[in-house]
Amino acid sequence: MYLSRFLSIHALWVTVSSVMQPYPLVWGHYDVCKTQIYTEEGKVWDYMACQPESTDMTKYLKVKLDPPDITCGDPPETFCAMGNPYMCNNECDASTPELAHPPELMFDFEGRHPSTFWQSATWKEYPKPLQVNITLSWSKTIELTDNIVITFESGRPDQMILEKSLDYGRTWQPYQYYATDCLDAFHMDPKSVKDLSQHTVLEIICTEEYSTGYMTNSKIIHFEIKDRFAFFAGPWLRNMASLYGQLDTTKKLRDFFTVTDLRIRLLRPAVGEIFVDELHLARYFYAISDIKVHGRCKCNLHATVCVYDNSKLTCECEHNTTGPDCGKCKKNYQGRPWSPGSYLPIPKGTANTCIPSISSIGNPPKFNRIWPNISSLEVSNPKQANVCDNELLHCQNGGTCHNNVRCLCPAAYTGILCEKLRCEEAGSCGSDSGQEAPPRGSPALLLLLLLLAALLGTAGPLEI
Ligand SMILES: [Ca+2]
Repeated sequence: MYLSRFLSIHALWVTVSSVMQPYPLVWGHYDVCKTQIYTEEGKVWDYMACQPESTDMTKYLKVKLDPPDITCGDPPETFCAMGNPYMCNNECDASTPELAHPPELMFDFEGRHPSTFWQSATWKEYPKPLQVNITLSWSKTIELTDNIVITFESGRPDQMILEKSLDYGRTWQPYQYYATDCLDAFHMDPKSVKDLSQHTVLEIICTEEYSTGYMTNSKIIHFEIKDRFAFFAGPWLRNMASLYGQLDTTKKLRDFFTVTDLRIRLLRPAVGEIFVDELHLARYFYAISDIKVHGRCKCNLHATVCVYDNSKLTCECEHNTTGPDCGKCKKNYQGRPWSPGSYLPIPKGTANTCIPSISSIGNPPKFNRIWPNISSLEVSNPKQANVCDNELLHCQNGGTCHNNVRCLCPAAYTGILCEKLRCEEAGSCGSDSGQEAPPRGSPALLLLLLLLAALLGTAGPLEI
């Protein structure tokens, strides 16, 4: 089925506004990638950093359970109500829609009571552990913008680990440990996110806040994204400029909120007492009615639209970038190394547009006309390719390299690398000028050197 959905515009404040005060407008929305403006030179594009709207990402995930046959109801079985171990006449039957509890019921739109939920088989094989991995995959890097919230219909597990992957499930890192007793379960001291600070925000903690013994009536487990944002943006997330500034400059922080997959590892079901009641093992199981994951496609601030097509999310890249995350420059736009957009300065950020490749601009004789045009392309990236340096791109005929951006030539010479006699350009070089023309490098060689320098200065992936 061809399904195309557009996740468009708006910024982080839209997502969090439901629980927050009205926000100052100086944040910048990052909802437009470019706009046409009028200058002395006529109509030109003005480029800005931009990102897709934050949205409910559960619409775009694939869920996988391990073991695959862990869902209850095949064969049908009865289970007890969690609050009453003697009321064991509830039935799970995978072949009867009204009695089935398949995984998709963790992500359905409910607004109904009782809740719809996924349920595991019961712990009938005790003392063998009852463990389930629930993997959520997007096949795309996404940036989390709000708390992950998991609602249990069974008791909240005694032991659970939330994990993340940044490489499509090849490797996993823990995000947070959850236990009734952290020391016993994971040899970790219990902590709350509120114990962290700006300096320890990336610490992986074990929390007892969401376990059976703690607020027994609550069904919910959080992974606290907003509390972590608040270390930078303040308790009401009012100072988003500060958060954006940190995200811009600290890759580790940005990566912390970025995932391709999440994995919920259920390690031990809620027991509710110290000992497992072996006579009533049908009391123990996992049941989850809802999982909330809010985020946006990671497009490196080069797109506002992320398309869901053929079960796949893809950024619609602007700024002459390409790739699923706009992570490289388009062919023929590699005039300087690729760079992500920047949130700064607030509110429009910096687009860090990819600019045309040297080889695609034209022939060397046109350089004098063309280089100024390149520099007028609103580029402010310090990683811009060198025009000259002390390694490969030497200024010739006694010229000196100024800040790697131009050669300061002796009076008689001109050209990008002072390779050309000024009189030659003026057409007045003659035998009576008393000046002998020095040997010159061919224009093709110069072009090659410039291209080579651009490549050597490249930090990001390039497509040649
Ligand atoms: Ca549900």
